[in-house]
Order: sequence, then structure tokens, then C-alpha cells
Amino acid sequence: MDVKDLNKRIKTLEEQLIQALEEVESQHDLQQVKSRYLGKKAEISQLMRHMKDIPDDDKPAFGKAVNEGKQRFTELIEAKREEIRKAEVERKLRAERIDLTLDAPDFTPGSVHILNQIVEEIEDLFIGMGYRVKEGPEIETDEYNFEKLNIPKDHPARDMQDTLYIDDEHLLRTHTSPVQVRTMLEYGGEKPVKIICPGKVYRRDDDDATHSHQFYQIEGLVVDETTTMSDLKGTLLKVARAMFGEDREIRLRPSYFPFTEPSVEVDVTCANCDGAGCSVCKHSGYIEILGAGMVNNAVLKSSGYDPKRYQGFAFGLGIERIAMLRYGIEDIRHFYVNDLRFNRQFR
Ligand code: FA5
Repeated sequence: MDVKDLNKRIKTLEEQLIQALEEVESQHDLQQVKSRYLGKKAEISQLMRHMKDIPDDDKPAFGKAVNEGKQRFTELIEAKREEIRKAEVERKLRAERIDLTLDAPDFTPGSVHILNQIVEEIEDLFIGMGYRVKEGPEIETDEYNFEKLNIPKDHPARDMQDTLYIDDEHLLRTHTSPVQVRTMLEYGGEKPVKIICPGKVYRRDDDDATHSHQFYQIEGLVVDETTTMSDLKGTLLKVARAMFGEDREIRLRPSYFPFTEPSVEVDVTCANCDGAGCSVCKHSGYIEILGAGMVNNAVLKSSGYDPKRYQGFAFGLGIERIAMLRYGIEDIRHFYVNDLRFNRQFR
């Protein structure tokens, strides 16, 4: 084969390639044509073998002809590739075209559940006072839910919160208070703490109008060198007024929690009768909304804080309780049955 024959042969191959490309419809077909015309076993690749029979003077022209042929084949194939890609994009766009003149289906937008609305409102209030929002696990260990909160095994206070155990050491948290301990340990006993923690809690309570086996709490914890009971009272007054109106008053009643000392329960003046006494507040003029107190020294110690240097206050409020009082909801189960007629009232 001389250079002239070679050029002729390459020209024929090129015409065959152009014809083959006309049949190609997909990238897959194209790949097959490419390996037939440019692969290792393709004729153009094999032509180099004839080089040894070519006179030395013609060798450069022979090599050049093969390489230029390969270059043209590649360009033809790549042009086809681009053509297929564009056709595919266009096909897709046509298939996905939206008819803006069609009537929209009847569509009712959803909304945030009332319990989450209250959580968000309380979060905003506390973030505005410089608190951080923390989270903790719903599956807790006995150690964090009880032991480090000064409630050892066999302590009668364990009966205050009927517990759903997973095994001897793990349980569904009965309150958000374990996050107090988790946060203090995380802060390492040196830094002041100022956090709230909203979350779900679980108890083996029988469901009735005011009790649920699963409900929401918000925990609050402040630990610093100068924290006092009057800081706690001022903070809780702010919460009560934000939730129930600027003219609400609160009352701290002595109570008992193993993890606070002294402990209080907090009542707010009844919004229904303005404190005069009515059936909603059982004629007392007040309704209880939360538990609170000064962090017990034993808890500060087990969480790495020196009680001689630091004091703290903590509180835990029930979100459902607040929503029920604020909106006059008579049964806690309304929050969980997902009756849209109930949920839509709070949009
Ligand atoms: C506690 O859970 C304490 N951890 C609160 C606390 C935190 C005290 C920090 C001191 C310092 P208690 O069991 O009272 O306390 O629950 C707190 C609130 O959760 C109650 O005031 C009530 O609003 C709500 N609550 C309790 N049990 C239920 C229930 N079964 N269903 C709905 N809400 C409940």
C-alpha cells in the first residue's frame, strides 16, 4: 500500500463513518460506532502496521495521513455526540413543559402546629435574653435522668414520675432536666450557663383530660456566680406575661424537687377571672404552670460545678398546659389526634 492507496482507503472509511453516524440515535449507539471506527481493532488503527513496507521518504506523509484521518473521525463523532445531547435536552424540556393555563387543584396550605408555635415563641423570648437553645436525647440513661439529678435508685422521688424503661439502664426521659446535667458537663465547670431546652418527654401516665403519656417541656437553666432566686422570679414573670398578657401576676409556692433546693411551683393569675376566682382556676384565682428552684448543690457537684463559687436556677414548664390555659382547651388529647378542624384554628 502506498500513500495514495492509503488516502483513498481513509476516504472510503470516512464515508462509511458518516453513513453510520446518520443511523445513530443515542449515546450508546455512538459509543459502538466510535469503537468500530477508532478503537484498537478499527481499520484506521491497523493501517499503521503497513508503515514497515513504505519507503523511508514516504513514511512521514503516511503517518501524517493516518493521524489526520483519526483526527477527522474524532471530530465527526464528537459533533454527533453534541447533537444527541442537545436533542435529549430538548426532548426533556418538551416532556416537562408546564401548562400554566390549567386550573390549580384545591390547595390548602399547612401551618405550624400550635404546640410548636408556643415552643418557637418561648424560644424567641429567651434568645432575646441571651439564652442558647440546647437539645438532648429522648432515650436517656438512668444516670442522667435520675442519679445525677440527686434521685438515686430506691429514692421515693422516683415515684413522682412513672417511667417507661427500655432496659435496666435506658429509659424514655421523663423530663427535660437531664439536659441540665449534660450541658453543665459539656461547659466543664468553669463557664456560666444560660440555656433552654425544648423537647418531648414520656411518662407511664394514663391519658386523661390533663395528662398524656407523651408531652412537651421546656427546661431552663442559668448557672453563674451571682444567680439568685429573684432572678428566677423575674425570668418566670417575663414568661408568664409573654404567654398570658402584661397584667398577669405570678405566685411562687414552696414545693419539692430533689434537683432544686429550695423548690417552688409557679402559679399565674387566672386569665379567665383575672384572679377573682372561677371554675377554671377552681376558685383559687391562680393556675399552676411549672416547677422550678435553685439548682441543688448535689447536682452542681455531680455536674462539675463548685457550689461554693456557683449558684443556679432551673425551671421546667409544660407546653400543653400553657396552650390549654391560653386558648381555653379543655382536653389535652386534642393536641395529638390530628383533627384538622382543631389544628386549623391556630393558623
Ligand atoms: C418536672 O418534670 C421537673 N423536671 C420540672 C423542674 C425543672 C423543676 C427544673 C425544677 C427545676 P413536673 O413533673 O411537675 O416537674 O412537670 C413539669 C410540668 O410538666 C408540669 O407543671 C405540667 O405542666 C407538665 N406535666 C407533667 N406531667 C404531665 C402529663 N402527664 N401530661 C402533660 N403535662 C404534664
